[in-house]
Amino acid sequence: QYRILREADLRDYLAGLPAIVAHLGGAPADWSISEVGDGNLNLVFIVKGTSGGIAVKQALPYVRLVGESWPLPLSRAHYEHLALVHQARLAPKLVPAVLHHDGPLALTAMELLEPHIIMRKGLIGATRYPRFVEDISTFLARTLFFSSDLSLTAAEKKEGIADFAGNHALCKITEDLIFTDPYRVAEQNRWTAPHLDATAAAFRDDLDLHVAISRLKLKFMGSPEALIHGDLHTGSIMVAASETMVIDPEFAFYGPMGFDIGAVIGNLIMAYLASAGHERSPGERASFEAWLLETVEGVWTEFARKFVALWRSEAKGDGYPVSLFAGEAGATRLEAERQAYMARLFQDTVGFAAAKTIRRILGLAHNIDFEWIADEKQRAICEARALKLARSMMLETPSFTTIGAVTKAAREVRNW
Ligand code: SR1
Repeated sequence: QYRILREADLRDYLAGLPAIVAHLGGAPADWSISEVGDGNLNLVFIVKGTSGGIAVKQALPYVRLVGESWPLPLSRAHYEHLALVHQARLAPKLVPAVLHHDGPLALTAMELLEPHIIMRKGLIGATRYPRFVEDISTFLARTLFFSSDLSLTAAEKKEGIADFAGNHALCKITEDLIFTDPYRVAEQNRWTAPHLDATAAAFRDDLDLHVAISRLKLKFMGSPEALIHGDLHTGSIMVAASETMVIDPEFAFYGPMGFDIGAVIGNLIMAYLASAGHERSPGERASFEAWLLETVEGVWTEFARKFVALWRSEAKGDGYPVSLFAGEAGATRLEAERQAYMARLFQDTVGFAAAKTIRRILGLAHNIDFEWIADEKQRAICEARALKLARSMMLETPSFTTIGAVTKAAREVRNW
């Protein structure tokens, strides 16, 4: 029954859904419908009636960015829907409400987020989001903790892993585009040439880096720690002054927690290092960039605080059985173990943040933080700084023991 919907087809389809008709209001013929998708994979329609609006996302049977030569399973819409429902339960009001899902059409209708915009665009415009640290740290702490072995029984966890095991085509995109292609000759790689030609070649020849990225790849492939969003960059976050909403979890699967946290931190650091290439007054630039680094610090600090607090108060999972940590000595030892766990998670976060940065500069899918810097030489300067920082975060990960060490290194490379 799958068919790619055009605007007219969508109108007819939605007109047959009483709850959607009631939500939108007015006659279907009067609804405004426009396709606004600017992501790499899907169609996205905004539909507005007299009393409300919705966003409708339909998966295409291929990668939109590349075309029909790169087929992609429609089943990703199923996994995205599952993840949205799961996240809505664990992190209420931080993901859009699902109003309708149609498996065969690979289509999901969600509440329309207004006046939200894609966070990446807001950051390019030097807009600050005062709720962001609070909201994203809650989202990360709750979705990761409550899908982990610290919260679930072994059986529940394994059922969860099985529910998402079929989403391997989306994982394969990540495995190739993030963990492999930027470090080898790959047809689809691109970078700001000729300025970064030598750097791209050096990354392709750097065996230390190849070991480091391969260790991260192995962690991504073989560490089902929690149900992760899987693509948590600033293009997957919609923001308004008073609200933060995480969207597009079609890459969701049980993977390493640090991949999601690193995605947020890596993308904020890219926004920071791209800022030098965007039009701003000197005062605005300095204060916005300072806010970005405070935000990087806040994301990790608040995430870690909330995650550990959940572990102290809500640990019902089969990991760390309570019976093994009885008494005062057990409690003290378990608390030390929590800190050790967070230190390991921080190391993963640093490594994944670096991987997410390198892929956006040397791989297929770039981000507008850098792409919208019109002057290519200036763009290459910003990108080269980001690559330098990412390389050191990936190769010297153990030297980054605190989030302050990461922001200090970012500040130093900003003047390089
Ligand atoms: C071919 S898909 C390229 C990228 O778009 C998505 O947003 C993911 O980041 C993926 O790696």
